[in-house]
Amino acid sequence: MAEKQLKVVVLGAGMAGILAGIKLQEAGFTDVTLYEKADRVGGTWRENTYPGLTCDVPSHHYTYTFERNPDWTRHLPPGPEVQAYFERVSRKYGVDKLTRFNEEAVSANYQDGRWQLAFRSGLRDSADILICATGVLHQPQTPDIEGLHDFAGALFHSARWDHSVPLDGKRIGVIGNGSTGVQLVSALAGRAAHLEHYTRTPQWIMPVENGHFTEAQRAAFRDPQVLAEAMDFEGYNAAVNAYTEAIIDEHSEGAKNMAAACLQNLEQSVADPQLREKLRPTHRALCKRLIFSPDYYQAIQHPNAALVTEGVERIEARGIRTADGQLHELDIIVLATGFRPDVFMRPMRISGRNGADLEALWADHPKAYLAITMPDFPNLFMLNGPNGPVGNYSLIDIAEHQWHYIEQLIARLRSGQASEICCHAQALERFEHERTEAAKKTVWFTGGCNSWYLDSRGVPASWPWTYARFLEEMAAPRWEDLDCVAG
Ligand code: N01
Repeated sequence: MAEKQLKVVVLGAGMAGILAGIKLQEAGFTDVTLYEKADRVGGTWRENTYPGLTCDVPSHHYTYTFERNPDWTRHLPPGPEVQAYFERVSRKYGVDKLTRFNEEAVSANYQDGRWQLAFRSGLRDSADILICATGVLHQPQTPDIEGLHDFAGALFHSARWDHSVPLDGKRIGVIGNGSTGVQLVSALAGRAAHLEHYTRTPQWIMPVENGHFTEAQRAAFRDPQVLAEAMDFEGYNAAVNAYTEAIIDEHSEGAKNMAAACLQNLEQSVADPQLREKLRPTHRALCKRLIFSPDYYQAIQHPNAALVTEGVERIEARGIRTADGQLHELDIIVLATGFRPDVFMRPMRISGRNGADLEALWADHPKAYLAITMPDFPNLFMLNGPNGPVGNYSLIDIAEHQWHYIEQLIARLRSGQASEICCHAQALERFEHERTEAAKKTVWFTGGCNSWYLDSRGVPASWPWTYARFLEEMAAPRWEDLDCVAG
């Protein structure tokens, strides 16, 4: 049977969209367009430009498997280098040429076997296959703090950094101690005249080395063999597995070891007993995303830094009023308060066949079979969709495996064996039931904390099984779970 000429549209030119662009070209698709709402590729790495931005996946593991990068300067990749990497890869593989920038999709409707797309600019397009690579954490969460607009100084979210505001010698308040807030405090201590870190929930902080690669090392890494040896796949995979095990079984050896390493870090790094107690976590380790930091404890003990745990009562023109009545005068307030994790492609409106509507399907919480497909949304596939592996995984690795699954579906569409593919409603229902039950056994649920992993029902919205199970699921579709309309 001759291959069908199918048109593919990819929404989003971040890490996952670039991957789709590369893989589709490799597979010989000639009609591929990426649409990107911003003016550059890069997704989260384009949006986040805060001082200290670093990825906590080891540098050489934070790349596509087919495009390693010998040039990382640090053991953990600095944000600007990650952005530069994606820009370079996108140019190298011609993905930038397939991308229409400054085009935000507002709706996608499945009509007569095709996706009809509308964009904010008024542009319209259509596609046989729609790939949503719109990212996970991209809508900043603005906290519900009274007086947010009364502040007379500069106030912005960590993902909307205002680079026109000078930092040196200023009085800066950082609200939030997730990965972002911790990295920010480490970067700003010593630069600010006074730095205050406003936290509600002490974090588990794992010490990590973040050394520099020498020029000689970087030159040596050009040899793939040398790089592969340095990457120590065995050690890395063991660490990833231990982390996953610890999430699934909070009594596992790995969980105990990680908690012990974090506590030792606290005991050894923080001299003042009062400060140490304020920094001591009260929930179980790994309930929130573990923080990897080489220098936060040092930063918070800097003579110009202070930890404020009294609670933010409100923001006033001159600064932050804490629950004990004290006014903390500030020049700059940074909201490191995280993201809305349940947005995905939205606010885009998506309607499938038989009257299916994304808002209705996701009324409770976002869901998708294996994080990739949804019933009655044929030929729409997601990369890093709802409830897929997030945790401390490299999302690049996850997206590559998801692509491997998706390309098997696409191959059937292309060969004409099927004209429409999505999961059966019962398959999604069964998957959601099993996932929810398993998620309730994870430390994200039992660990006694609140976190962005929890959906509106309080159920962890992530992959609650092993990494091995994920690989197994992605290796080959269970066709019986998929609704394939004959071509
Ligand atoms: O956000 P978060 P993030 N008043 O949601 C606090 C990835 N990432 O941007 O814990 C006061 O984790 C909130 O307090 P509490 C990574 O996946 C990766 O830091 O709810 N405080 C919390 O401290 C990460 O997990 C890297 O008590 C308020 C913070 O804000 C994810 O992005 C680097 C508040 C939010 O923490 C999100 O991290 C950076 C309020 N009203 C980010 N509302 C890597 O290194 C919220 N908070 C790869």
